[in-house]
Order: sequence, then structure tokens, then C-alpha cells
Amino acid sequence: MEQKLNSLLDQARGQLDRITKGGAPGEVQKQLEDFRIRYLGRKGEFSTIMQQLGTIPVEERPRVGQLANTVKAEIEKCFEDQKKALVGTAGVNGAGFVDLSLPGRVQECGRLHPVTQIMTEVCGIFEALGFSVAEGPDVEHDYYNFEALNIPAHHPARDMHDTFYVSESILLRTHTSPMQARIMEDQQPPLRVIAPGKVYRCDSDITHTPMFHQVEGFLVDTKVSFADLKGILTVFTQKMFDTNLALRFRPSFFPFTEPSAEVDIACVICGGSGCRVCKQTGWLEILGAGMIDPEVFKMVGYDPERYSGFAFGLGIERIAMLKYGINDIRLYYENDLRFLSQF
Ligand code: 2NM
Repeated sequence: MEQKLNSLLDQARGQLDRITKGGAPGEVQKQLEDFRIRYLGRKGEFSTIMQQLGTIPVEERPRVGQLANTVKAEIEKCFEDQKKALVGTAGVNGAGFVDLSLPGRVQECGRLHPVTQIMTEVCGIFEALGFSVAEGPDVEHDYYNFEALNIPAHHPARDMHDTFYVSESILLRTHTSPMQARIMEDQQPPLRVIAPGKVYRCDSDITHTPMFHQVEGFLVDTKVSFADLKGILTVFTQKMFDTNLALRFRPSFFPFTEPSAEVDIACVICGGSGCRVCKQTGWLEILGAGMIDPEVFKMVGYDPERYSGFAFGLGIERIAMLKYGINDIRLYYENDLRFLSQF
């Protein structure tokens, strides 16, 4: 073992001598670091030899131990000397050598998530149309999520398979309209409000994630008509997509509006001639809307004879998918920078 220690010292000195200046930037530093790891590291050659100390006769151990200490100190000293000779001790604060030839570190700039960008854009369009923005809790009472919106007990939407329940009467909101019920409950018309935020549904495939974002809006006043709804939604889709975009209102059903409609825009990919994205129909569904049901007004204490109003709801991920031609919603939530940094 003594022999091994002595030859380790020779070998280490030899290798240190062979580290010289010149070569690529940082090369000397790399060689010095390789040396340190190889000889002085936790799993280095010196440590490996020291593991054998237990195998030699007890009476020899003090002598060998002392030699080992000397050898280690000597390797460390030679290493430090060579390091000083090669890279100096630049930097008055002892920060060590600064290689001015190294390329600078590029500072990557962060950006907003595409869903946040579209959310901001959608809210901005409605704010410009005079709507105010209201945010409410993600964890809701079933009264505001269902009852107040004319979705009675035993309605299929209340099924455990569609809704995440926290307890029997507390749940994760399945839409942002609970906020609108809350607002109507404690404010009087005229009202123009949008409610943006996260919503939750038990659903997961290429077009559904268990959490997604919605903006729902409503307007209540005397003499509000379906024509007002069409006007607002036409301005919205034209600002969001394209000024000369065709719109189509299809009759539909929602428990909280009557009449109700689903709104389509001419396919932004093919312009209406039919393609894979619009499934050859030439149309893309972008939102749901309708005239607020008198039953909802009764629940919040408005006189349905005096007031009328419209409401609408849209999914942000869906709009972003249509706008950017993305076919799998899950891409938004995989946190893959190769995807996210494109927006
Ligand atoms: C939609 C479609 C139609 C809606 C209704 C209301 C409220 F609270 F005012 F009654 N908020 N949002 C609504 C109406 C939402 O989403 C597809």
C-alpha cells in the first residue's frame, strides 16, 4: 500500500505537469477539474487506496496512515500551485479566474402562457364594449353553480361524472356563471359584467382537460333584445378573428337561457369551403349564448316583466386552438417550452 501511495504521488505530479496553457477557452479549467475529481474526489484514486487501509495489519496502520496524509497534502499542494501558475488568482475579491474569452450567458426572456394571452385579449375586447370584470371563487356552493342558474337537483349536469364535488353541497365550479348569479343577487340593473376564470369538469381527452378557462358575460337592462346579443357577439368575433368573418346562430338549449343559441364562425382555416378542422362543415363553434331565462331573474329577485338580458359563455382554450390551429388541448398543460415558446 505504501508503494501504491508513492506511485500515486508520482503519477499525479506527472499529470499536473502535462496540464499547460493554450487550447480552447476553459480547457485548462476543465483539465484541472478532471484532475481534482480523478485524484482528490470522493470516488477518486486516493480514496480508493484508502479504502484498503482496513486490510493491512493493525501495527502497520499508523505508519501507512501518516504516509497517506503526507501524500494527500502533497497532491493538494501541487494541484493548488499548478492552478495558481496556470490560471492565477485574478479578482481582488478572490472570485478566481475570469475567462474573458467565454461567450456570455444568454438571458432567456419569459412570456405569457398562450391561454393567458387569449384571456387578456378576450377580456380587453369586452372591457372596450363597457363590460366590467368580476372574479369569484373556484370552489363554489352548489346553489350558485346550479340552483340559481335554473339547473335543478337531478339535472344530468350535476352528475358526479361531470362535476368534481368537495362535499355534498360544495364543488369546483363547472362554469363561471355562479359569479353572475352572485352579482345579480346583490346589484341592480343596468349591468354589464364578464366573469373570466378557471372551471372544472370530469373530462379528459384531446379536446377536454379537467381544468380549463372560460369567460362568461351578461348584460341586463330594460328592453334588451336578441339583436343586442347579436350585435355584441358580432363585434367580439370580428375583433377576435377577422373583420369580415361570417357568423351563424344555431338554435340550442341551456338551462339558464331561453331562447339559446350556439354561435359558429366561418372556418378560420379553410374560409368555409370545408377542411379537416371544421370537419367539412365550413363552420366552427366558438360560443354559446342566449336570453337569460326569466326563472334565473326570479331566483335573484329581479322582476322578469321589467328586465331582460342576454348572456354568453366561451372556452378560452378552444378559441386559442382555433386561432392557432392546434388540435390537441393537452399541449397547453404539458409545460413543453418547445410548444409554449411559439406564442
Ligand atoms: C353559456 C351559454 C349561455 C350564461 C348565462 C349566465 C347567467 F348567469 F347570466 F345566467 N351566465 N352565462 C351562459 C349562457 C353561458 O355558456 C356556454
